[in-house]
Amino acid sequence: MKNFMHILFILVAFTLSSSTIAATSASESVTVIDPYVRAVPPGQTVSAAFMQLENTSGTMHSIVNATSPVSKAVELHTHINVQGVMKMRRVEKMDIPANGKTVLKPGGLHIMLIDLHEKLKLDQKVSVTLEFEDGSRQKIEAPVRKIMMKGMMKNIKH
Ligand SMILES: [Cu+2]
Repeated sequence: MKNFMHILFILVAFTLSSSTIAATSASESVTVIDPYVRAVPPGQTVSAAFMQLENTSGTMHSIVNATSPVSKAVELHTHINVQGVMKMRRVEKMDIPANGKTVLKPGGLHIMLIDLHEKLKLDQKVSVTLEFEDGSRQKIEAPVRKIMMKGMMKNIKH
């Protein structure tokens, strides 16, 4: 009986540890640091969310979609330089390398908020839900901030 209990204990311990490893989702592995949303002038119907994404796991993870209650559509975007003009392009996903970091910032990767339902107020918390490649989700609260672009805005076209 003692031996049986011992084997049972090992089996249970093994099952628990292996299921713990399998249960580490992308959203648990990725930490969102310093998220914010760009303040936009009245009448502008688009904005963007920026943040740093830190992957603490040994596996690459990706954001494949995002949603937010503040806008009709949310798209994953990047900027590319076409003959000196910065243009936005939709991307399928944003990769966060194993044990690495991906930075979403003005002029680079961003989460585009399209057709805003409401006027964004400074310091207002905008909730954005990130969806990862394994279907796991992470909801973040990003405050609205003013961003200085050093004359870049006028060069940005869709
Ligand atoms: Cu964009």
